[in-house]
Amino acid sequence: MRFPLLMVLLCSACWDFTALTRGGERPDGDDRLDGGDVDLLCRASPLRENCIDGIDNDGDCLVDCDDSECASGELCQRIPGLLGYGVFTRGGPPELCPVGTTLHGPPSLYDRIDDTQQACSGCLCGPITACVSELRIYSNNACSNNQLISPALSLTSTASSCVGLNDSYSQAKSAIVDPPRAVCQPDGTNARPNPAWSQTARLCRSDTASQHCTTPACILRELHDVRPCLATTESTCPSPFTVKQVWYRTYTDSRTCQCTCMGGAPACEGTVTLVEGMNCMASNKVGLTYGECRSTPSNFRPQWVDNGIKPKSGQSCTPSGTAQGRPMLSDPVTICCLPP
Ligand SMILES: [Ca+2]
Ligand SMILES: [Ca+2]
Repeated sequence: MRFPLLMVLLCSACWDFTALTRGGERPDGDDRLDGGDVDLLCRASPLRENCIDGIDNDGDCLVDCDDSECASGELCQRIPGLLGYGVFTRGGPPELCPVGTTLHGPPSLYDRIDDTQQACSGCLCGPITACVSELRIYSNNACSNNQLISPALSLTSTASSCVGLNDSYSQAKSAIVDPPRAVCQPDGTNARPNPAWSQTARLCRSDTASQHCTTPACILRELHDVRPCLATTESTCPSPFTVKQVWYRTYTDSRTCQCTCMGGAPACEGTVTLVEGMNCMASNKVGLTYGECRSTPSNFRPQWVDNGIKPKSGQSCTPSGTAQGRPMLSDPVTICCLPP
């Protein structure tokens, strides 16, 4: 009869009652007690089980979601589509988490594309091939558009420098010629710009928190000292992570990029003159100033345009380009946060 009593005394000494009743983990990772242990050590209690504190509150040796009080509740249900959890951290480089935390969940979350940045890169211009302008002749002396003798005349440095005018232009009272602009062939490849994101974000989990949570209770327990959020592929948020927002993991980009080349007046030179007479060599002339309305003398009947516009040597065009269309956000992720 002495042997069983000795065993009970020895056993009492080896159990860590504090650890059991406070839900301390066993070395094998199973924080539940065996059925026999429960019979011996655990008791019914008027206390309720707190499902997220990691300890056995009611003394039945079952901790949190292992306790039948919690097991069927929302906090203990597996979160569908769970991608990660942590503190939702906005701004900065896409995957950068603060010291002491680790990226957990999708890297590179984006909220929207900054559509103010559509400038194409990589556009180039070939050499100047021509200079062009437009000459408009009017039947009043103030270059009033409703008195324009149509059509307006396109001038280009590649055409014959002396252009005949038909009789309709003999009514001319004034004329204006636009500052010439250089024409270059656009060139360049891969000119489409990368989309600019207006904001990046990520979930950063404390290095000391478990990375294996699958339930709200586990996330609340592991991130009890911060405002926890989670990422899911589902469109709905699990309770109590009810503050919802949608971010995106990537985009599709079918924009096209049209490069253009502009050459201002400095890239061109030469004069434009209206001439009355047998040909452009005639002496009855009215020289025009770029961009200024010039009235012609009375009785002046222009019959020719002496077009002296030509490219200036050593000049080049300025490339530019704007992407057409918009990249489309895709691969949405629902971010669910605990209310603040
Ligand atoms: Ca508990
Ligand atoms: Ca319990």
